[in-house]
Amino acid sequence: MAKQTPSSFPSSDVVFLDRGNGTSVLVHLHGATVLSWKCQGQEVLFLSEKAVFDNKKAIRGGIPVVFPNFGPWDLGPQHGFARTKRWQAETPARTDSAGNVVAEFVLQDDEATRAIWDFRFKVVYTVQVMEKTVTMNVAVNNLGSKDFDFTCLLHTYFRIPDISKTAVMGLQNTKYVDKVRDGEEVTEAREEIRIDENYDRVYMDTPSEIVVGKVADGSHSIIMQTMNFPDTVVWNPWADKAKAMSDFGDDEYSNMVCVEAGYVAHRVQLNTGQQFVCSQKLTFVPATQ
Ligand code: TA6
Repeated sequence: MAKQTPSSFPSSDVVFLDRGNGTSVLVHLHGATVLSWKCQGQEVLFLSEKAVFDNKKAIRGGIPVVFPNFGPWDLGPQHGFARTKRWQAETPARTDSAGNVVAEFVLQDDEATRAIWDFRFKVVYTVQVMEKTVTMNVAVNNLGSKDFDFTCLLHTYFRIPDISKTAVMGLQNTKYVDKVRDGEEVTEAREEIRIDENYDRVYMDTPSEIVVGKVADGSHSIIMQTMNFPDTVVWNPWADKAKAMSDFGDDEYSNMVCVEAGYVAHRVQLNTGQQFVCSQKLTFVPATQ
C-alpha cells in the first residue's frame, strides 16, 4: 500500500493533523488533497501505489478537491484547477477544547486561474479530525464584481478490502446518469449497490446520509453525511480503465471505491459578494466482531 505517512513527503508539502490514539489526517498542499485518514490506526482512504507527487499532476487517491468544474471543461483541465494548485495552509493544525484537530487551507484566484476563468474568488477548506469522524467544509467566496457559477465535489477514494464484498447503501430510488452507458438516466432499484464492473454514475438529489461498507461481516463501514452536496458520484474504473491509467495499479480497482459528495448536476450561482458553503462528514464505524 502507498505510504500515507508524513515522513514520506517533504515537510513543506504536507500538514499533519494528529489527534492521537492512532487517529490522524495528512493533507498535501498540492490541491489541499487529503492523502490519509487513519482512524484508531486503520487507514480509511485509498492512495494509489503509483500516485505521482510532482506538484503538477492531480494526486491519484485520497480526497482531491474538484472546483470550479466537475468533469470535462472547455476552459481548462478536467475537474477544474483546484486539485492541481498549491493551496496555502491558512492556519497550522490546532487543537480545540474537545481535543479535535483542525486546519484551514485557502485557494485564491491568481494570474493563472484568471487566464482561464476570469473571476475573483477565495475558497476556504477546513478539515477537522474528531475521535471517529472527519469533516471537510468548503466555503466559496465571490470576491469580484462579476457573478459566476461553478460545480464542485470532494473526490473521495475509499480504501476497501475487496470490491466484491462492498456495497454503497442509501441511494435506492434515486436517479443517476450512467456515464458508462452514454449518459442514460436510470432509477436505482437497489438498497445495496454492489459494484462488479466499471461504474461511473452521477446520482442526483441524493439523501444527506450514505453508507459505504462491507456487506459481509468483519469489516468497517463509513457513514457519509453531507450538507449542500445534493449529488453523489460513484466510480470504480474496473480492470480495463485501471490498466489505462499510468498512476493507478492494474489490480488496485479491487481495493477502492470512489463515493463523491458533489454539487455537479446543476451549477451553483454565486453572485458578487456572496458565499456558498458545503460540507461532508465521514464517520468510521468499526467492524462488527
Ligand atoms: O468522479 C468520476 C470521474 O469523473 C470519472 O469519470 C473519472 O474520470 C474519474 O473522475 C477520475 O478522473 P481523473 O481526471 O482524476 O482521471
